[in-house]
Amino acid sequence: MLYPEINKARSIIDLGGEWNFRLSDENHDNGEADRAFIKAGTTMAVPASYNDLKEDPEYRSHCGWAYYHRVFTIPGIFATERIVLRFDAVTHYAKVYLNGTLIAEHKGGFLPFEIDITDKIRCGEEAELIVAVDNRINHSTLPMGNEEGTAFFGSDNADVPSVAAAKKWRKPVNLPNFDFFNYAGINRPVRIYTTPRSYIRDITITTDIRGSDGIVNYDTSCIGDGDVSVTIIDSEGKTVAGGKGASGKLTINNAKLWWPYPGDPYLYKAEVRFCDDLYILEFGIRTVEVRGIEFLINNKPFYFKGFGKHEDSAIHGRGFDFVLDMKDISMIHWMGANSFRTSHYPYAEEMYQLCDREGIVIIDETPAVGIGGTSEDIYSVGRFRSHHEDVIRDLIDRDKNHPSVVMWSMGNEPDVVSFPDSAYEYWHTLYSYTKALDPAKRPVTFVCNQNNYERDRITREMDVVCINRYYGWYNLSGDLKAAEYALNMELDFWEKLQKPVILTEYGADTLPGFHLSSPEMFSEEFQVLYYDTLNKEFDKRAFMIGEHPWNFADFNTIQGPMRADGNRKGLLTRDRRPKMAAHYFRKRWHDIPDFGYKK
Ligand code: E8X
Repeated sequence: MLYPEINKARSIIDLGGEWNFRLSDENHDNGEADRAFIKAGTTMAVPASYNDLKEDPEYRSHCGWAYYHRVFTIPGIFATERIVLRFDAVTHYAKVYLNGTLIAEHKGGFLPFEIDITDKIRCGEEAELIVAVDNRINHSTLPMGNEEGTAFFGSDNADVPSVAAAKKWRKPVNLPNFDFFNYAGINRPVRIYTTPRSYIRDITITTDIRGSDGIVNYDTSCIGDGDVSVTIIDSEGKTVAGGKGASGKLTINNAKLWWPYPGDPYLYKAEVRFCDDLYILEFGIRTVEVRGIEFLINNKPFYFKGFGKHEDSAIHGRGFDFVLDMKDISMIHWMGANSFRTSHYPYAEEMYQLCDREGIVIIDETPAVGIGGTSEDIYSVGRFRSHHEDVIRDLIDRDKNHPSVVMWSMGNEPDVVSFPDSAYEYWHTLYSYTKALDPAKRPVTFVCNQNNYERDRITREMDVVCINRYYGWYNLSGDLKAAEYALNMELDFWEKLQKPVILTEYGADTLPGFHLSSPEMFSEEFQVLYYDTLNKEFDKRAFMIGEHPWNFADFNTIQGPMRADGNRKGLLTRDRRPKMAAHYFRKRWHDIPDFGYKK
């Protein structure tokens, strides 16, 4: 799906700003829009998560539908155009009503959907838009919610009569089986964009390198009768290649490649023309390949230095925040990092565009987090398979052209050990599905939690083994000598496989300003010692091709006995100030080359 752009053939109307808003009550619990009910509500910012924007605790704990309403008029001059209404992300389920008619439903809170409203609207006349949003999570949604009344943190199942009896006083709440706050609402921009009536529907670009030449394979999908032409322009505005036809192969002589920063993340532009339509797509020429124990970018072995991240900040919640994205990229450069994983859901497209331009490498993750948490086999009781396939398809469709994206992560920390046969069948077939969909055939993985790695048959089959490990924190808590031993014992296991391994999470909750002379958990000294102890061990192993501390910054999550003001494993505070460990990594990473580190 193409990102909306303004050029001489296309325009954009931004529907961000103030909308009318109301949380649903019992009479409005099925998503049916009721104009009078909503109008009697309050104001709300779009885009944003609604949870932290009002002081009534209902907003934070809400479980169910919420309604957004606004009126708008499309200028009469657009009457000859094709008109599309695009939502970049509505979390998690949306029903869209235009002038009282239901025009779309969409499941999944982190990917865009759009509706062609050309025949549903009159330019120059006022139109009314209502968006009903459901934030409920369960065994059919991704991320997954618990259905059994078990909380992610703490236990309500204790054999204590008074606790059991008190359950009837609990109001319905979301029970995330994951560790980030269930921020909801219209989290990303809402836009109307126009194209000519005959238009370019999609463009796919894959690239290759032949000697000093860059190969550009393009494929277009256009609606209407006409001819396609493609012109490739370099960063100085010079035409370097061109062709005609809906698809083709172009050669750029002496091509400049896309390299991660501090290399040159060089971008070309493909100007695609069809009838009166024009779309200008930026792309980079680079290759990605897993060979033996190496991860090659442009045929050179790359070392991943970076983070698991979140889209999370005070007040905005998970609402799109370009200013924050800008700051995060700057802090990534400051620490000498070169990559991150979009844990645990696809991020806003603007972040990928920034990474293309700023040379940051992305492991692109679906929202499949929390698959498990039941005593029964989740792969047979859950109802999420077809939705999982949908989000993988839509993720690849959205992000396939970004040079920054080098690998797909199908999900994070699913239970693959309790029910080995059904888990194997599930992930094995999903791997093939994902691989088949990507025109660039990027490596595919999923990220495994701390488990019995000997019984886990699936993680080892991924193109890159991605493991989250908490030796010294959740296990062997506070005992770094024992943690070092346990880590090495596990790494001996992985070494035999001769596959590349990335430590996609490891970390320790740390309170900024809490200092101890004798490092114990939660102190800044402990966080540094924890990382230094473990880093020294996998520095010795050639197959360890990356380290992603958890997390880039402190982030908000569900309240519970293990979380004081969120998850505090950030190297940065939630407002992006460095803890001691950020300075530690800054020094370490500036000394580690992006390429050829383990040679
Ligand atoms: C944590 C992280 C969590 O925030 C992330 O979303 C997934 C978790 C650790 C798994 N990985 O809790 O900080 C803990 C496994 C316990 C053995």
